Amino acid sequence: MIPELFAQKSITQDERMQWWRDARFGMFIHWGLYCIPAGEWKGKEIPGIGEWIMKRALIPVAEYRELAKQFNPVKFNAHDFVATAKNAGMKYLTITAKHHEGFAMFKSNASKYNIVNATPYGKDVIKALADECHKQGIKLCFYYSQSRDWNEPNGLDNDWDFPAQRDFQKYLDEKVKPQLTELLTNYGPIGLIWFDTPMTISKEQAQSLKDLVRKLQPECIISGRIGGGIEPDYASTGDNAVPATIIPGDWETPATLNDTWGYKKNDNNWKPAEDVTRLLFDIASKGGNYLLNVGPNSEGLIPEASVKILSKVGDWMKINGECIYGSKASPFTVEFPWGNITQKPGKLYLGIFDWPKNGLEIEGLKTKIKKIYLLSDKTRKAIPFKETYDKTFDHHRLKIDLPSVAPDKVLSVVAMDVEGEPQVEEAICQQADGQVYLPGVLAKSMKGDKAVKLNFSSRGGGADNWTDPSTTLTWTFKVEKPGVYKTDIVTSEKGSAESPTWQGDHLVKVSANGQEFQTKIVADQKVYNQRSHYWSKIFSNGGTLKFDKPGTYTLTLAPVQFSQGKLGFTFREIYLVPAI
Ligand code: FHN
Repeated sequence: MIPELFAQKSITQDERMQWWRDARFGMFIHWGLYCIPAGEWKGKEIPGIGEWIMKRALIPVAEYRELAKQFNPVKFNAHDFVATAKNAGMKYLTITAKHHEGFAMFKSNASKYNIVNATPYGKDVIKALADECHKQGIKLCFYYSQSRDWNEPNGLDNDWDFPAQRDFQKYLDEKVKPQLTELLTNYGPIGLIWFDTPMTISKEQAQSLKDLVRKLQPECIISGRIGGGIEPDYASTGDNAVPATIIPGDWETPATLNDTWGYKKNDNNWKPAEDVTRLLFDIASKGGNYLLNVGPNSEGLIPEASVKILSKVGDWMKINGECIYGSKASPFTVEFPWGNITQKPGKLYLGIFDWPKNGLEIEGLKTKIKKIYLLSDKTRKAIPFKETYDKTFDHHRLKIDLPSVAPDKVLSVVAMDVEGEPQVEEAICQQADGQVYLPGVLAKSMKGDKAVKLNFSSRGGGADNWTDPSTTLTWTFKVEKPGVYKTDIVTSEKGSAESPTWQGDHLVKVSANGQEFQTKIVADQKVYNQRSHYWSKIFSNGGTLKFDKPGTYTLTLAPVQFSQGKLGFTFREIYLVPAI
């Protein structure tokens, strides 16, 4: 196929993004020569993610290249790869065409260090996958490491083989652009190019890559990590990072199924299918896509454990896919302790992780409900509910009489037919169990009399940039049930998935309703956060506060002194819990 054939139409950004927005769920495939050592070099286990073994073990290029001579993934079956993705409910597949090791998994005239020319296998796996993807209706997408290339003297980041001086532009011109051209001309329509680790790429260089992709396939999406300050088509979160709140615009979480991307024989730390299913729903509820990784081995097989997890997620998707595909973020800005919400025109879907024993109450939903039913119920039997409005409190409450047993232990979906676009109250209201939930993202953040912005989209959903102790947070909220409340101040772990870190000992002041107390942030309780997996929530019990009559109150959280350290105050939320 010649490039010009793809280059004829001009399309709008919404048109370009439509299939991707509808898809919500894709498969990431990290496959390269690193699957041969599989985490071990010369009899020694090398810590860290598998595809980084060349750098972590400082393997000389000459030795690493020898791996190509052993690469013979005879059990590879393109049909099975694509069918595994399809069966899981995934709509696109993004495979590492070239990762940082520099080896191309496709036939390339730009570099003979590729699967066809340098291995006994001698076949183009990308071509086989392209044919299958087109046949099975899955969008084919390519990961391409545009800056890091440990095999090339002019690529970035191999400082153990090559001198510091390099001609990166030459590398871009002689390898990256020719290979991108091959990828965008030899395999039919490509859904997206997933650039990664741009490092020091300049604005002009990144722009020239974007221009090339646009020229060859204007419909092809450019992922978040092109670098150089160039606008991508969507944002990529950090690896495995799930924000604590809705993020406007198009975004995606790339995530692992165990603790590595490339195959590692000793990594069996598989995430349960339950967690993966809940993460998929939670990410969709916050407006994002979930790109979930598998790392095939040197025989050409996706590990059985991965296939099993994906097939369980697929079983759930076959029944509940309607609440994921083409869905939009929840009308509420924040997640709920019981689960989360997605929406489509005229519909709301409640994804319930923890099935309540005595029905579910949703606070602050103003929209008129027409019918409620379980998405898994083919008969769509109506579930009784009651919507009430308290005039003095200007508060809407929806009580749903759910059946006593959860239809699905992993994640049950309650569908609601609603009238018009869902509207929610702006004020924070007390939940049915009496708790008041004050997430950082709903607070007003101020430095003196100036509004400032704290970022709550870090890996564990804690504030990413609260290092200035003169920044304060204030919430306005309604209390219906007067009484004494305990405060739990919740922070998050942060840092790499391999070794999450946390910093406490900050001294903070909480004031509300004419009362105030100072408290030190300590780790009273560490709670697994199923929404971010690697980064736990840390609960620090503060003092008590009394709200003596029903009404609207404000609460301010002000740092008194931050402890020394780089992480800052990774604040997430405050819970006011009725003291009994
Ligand atoms: O360095 C890579 C890593 O190997 C892997 O490909 C991930 C996937 O998002 N991206 C980089 C690290 O963020």
